[in-house]
Order: sequence, then C-alpha cells, then structure tokens
Amino acid sequence: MKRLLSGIKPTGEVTLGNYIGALRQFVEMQKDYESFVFVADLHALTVYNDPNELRRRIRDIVAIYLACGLDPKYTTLFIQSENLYHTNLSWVLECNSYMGELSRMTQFKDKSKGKGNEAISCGLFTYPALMAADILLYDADVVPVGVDQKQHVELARNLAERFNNKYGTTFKVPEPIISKAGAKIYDLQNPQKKMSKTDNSSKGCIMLLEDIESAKKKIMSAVTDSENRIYYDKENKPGISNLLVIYSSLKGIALEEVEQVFKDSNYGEFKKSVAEEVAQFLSSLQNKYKAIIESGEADKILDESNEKVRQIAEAKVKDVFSKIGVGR
Ligand code: ATP
Ligand code: LTN
Repeated sequence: MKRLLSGIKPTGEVTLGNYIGALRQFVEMQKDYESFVFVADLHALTVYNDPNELRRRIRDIVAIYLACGLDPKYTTLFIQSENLYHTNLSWVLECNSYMGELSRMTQFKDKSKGKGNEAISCGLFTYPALMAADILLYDADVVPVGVDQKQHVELARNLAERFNNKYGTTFKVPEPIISKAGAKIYDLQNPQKKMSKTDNSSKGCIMLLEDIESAKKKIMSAVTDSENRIYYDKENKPGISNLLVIYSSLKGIALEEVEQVFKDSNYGEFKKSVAEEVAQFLSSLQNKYKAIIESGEADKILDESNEKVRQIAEAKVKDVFSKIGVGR
C-alpha cells in the first residue's frame, strides 16, 4: 500500500481553509493509503508562540484531526517533536540544500517581506528542509497539501533526488496532491488573499472552533461584487467564487451543480445558505471535538503511534548516517 503523509502547524487556530484545502483530503484518502498525519509543532517555532498557547493548540489539532474523521485504524497520528529523528534528518538535508533554492521559496519571500535581516529567523529560511525531512523520513508516496505548499513538496523531491544521486537510492521521491476544488480558500474580506491562520482575528477568517453565530456573521458580511448574479468567475468575481467553493466543498457537490441551485437567487439568499452550511458543519465538528477532549482518548492514540513512527524514522536516519559517513 502506498504511503500518505501530511501535517498542519499549530500557529494560530485551525481554519476552514485548512480543512477544505488539506484536512478533508487526509480523511477522504486515508483508506486508500497507509496514512501518517502529524502536528508540525517544530514548524511553529519559525515565529514566537506563547508556550502555554502552543501546547493547547497542539492538543486542539489532534482533537480536530479525530473530530474531522481521521481514524486511528487507518491513520497514524503523531506529534512531530515527539519523534526526535525529524530534526536529525533535517540537518542533513539543510546541508544538502542551497541558499539559492531556499531563497526562491515564495512563502519565505512573502513572510520575510518588509522585514530587515535581524528580524527574520533562520528557521523561517530553512523550514522547507525540515518539511522535506518530515516527508522523506517515512518514504511518503503522496503528500496532500493546499496549493501554497506545493513548492515545498517540490523541494523535497529535488532534495531526495539529489541525495539519491550522491549517495545511492535512499529516499522515495514524493508527489504533491493538490485537490482540484478548494486548493486555496480566500479571505472573506479580501478575496485576493489566502484565508490564513496568521490573521485569525480578522473578519475574513473562519476558525473551526469558533462561535457559530460569529462564523455566520462573517459569511453574511463577506465581500462580493455588485452584479448580483451567482456563477464562478475567479478573476472577476473572487468573493462569490470563494463562497461557491466553500459551499460546494462542504456539501460535497460539484461547483456547476451549486451554480445551478443558486442561478435565480440573490446574494443575500445565497450567503444565507452558505452561512447555514458552514454553521451545520462547524456545529457537528465542535460536538465531536468536545467529546474527544472530554474522553482523553487522544493521549492513548498518540502513545500507541509513537513507537511505530520512531521505528520507521530511526531506520531511515541510521541508513542516511551510514551512507554519508557520520558515526562509527
Ligand atoms: P499560515 O496561514 O500561517 O501560513 P497555514 O495554515 O498555511 O499557515 P499549515 O497549518 O501548516 O499552515 O497548513 C496546513 C495545510 O492547510 C497546508 O497543506 C496548507 O496548504 C493548507 N491551507 C492553509 N490555508 C489554506 C487555505 N486558505 N486554503 C486552502 N488550503 C490551505
Ligand atoms: N509546512 C506546512 C506544514 C507541514 C507539512 C509537512 C505539510 C510541515 N511538514 C510535511 C506536509 C508534509 C505548512 O506550513 N503548511
């Protein structure tokens, strides 16, 4: 069986964009792959986090994974920092990546824009090497991600091929999987911009654990256009197109079908239906989340996974260390 691997980092609260762009795919694909899904907590360190907040968010993501339908029968769930081999391999990959290629990462350019060199952490720069380590440690065949992460998975492919050429076949070369619909959910107030965890406080971002009424209000006040006709046109109608994608993803029906359903509706009616759909989705998810937190089941699941992921990663790092010639 082929392997799937992906993760979410615990910076900010998990958003509807994370669900539609990434998490939903993990759940849909888990039965067809041997799945590994983790909390990328070391990735959160590229920016400062309050330690207690960070700890809470890590637990929240595990509970959200389970509430969204990741099933330990199919998916090995773990926390990145609990498997120390990630950082071992990351160092080796850093030493095999170039300043040039890391400087070309769009996310690095975006997140460092306007900041002086003394304000950008080196981790923000080298983080794609850690992400490559996450993927290559487990010989992942596929990596489902939102479109903003495609470039990082491509870097992981390049690093795997470079290493294999230098030292002999060691790593599987992974494929990014980008869902066709919903690869990028946009900010409700600024539909040119990605809905981002980093702007959690904004009216443009819906969080999975947010108050239902507040989420509905955000949909109702989403920025649209003045045409008052509902159809998908990403260039000229980014706001309406974004709402169409959200509705179609949550409802599990094709965009064309959604266009048909709302062809005679006005924006007010359409937004109300989207708000209802989002509310239903959030309330069912939040009920499951609460039950999971109360049951304490997450710790047991994580403890059970840890031995498995450690063994896989240890074998890979030992192979790498032996090939590059470190140790005895
Ligand atoms: P930030 O917004 O701070 O950059 P992030 O949410 O992109 O963080 P992660 O938590 O690591 O960072 O993302 C987890 C997954 O969710 C990734 O695969 C990412 O591509 C996807 N994702 C994040 N935001 C969106 C979005 N608005 N639309 C679609 N997919 C998204
Ligand atoms: N870098 C990703 C999160 C992430 C990831 C990974 C995704 C860390 N390691 C490995 C897929 C595979 C992000 O910021 N969205």
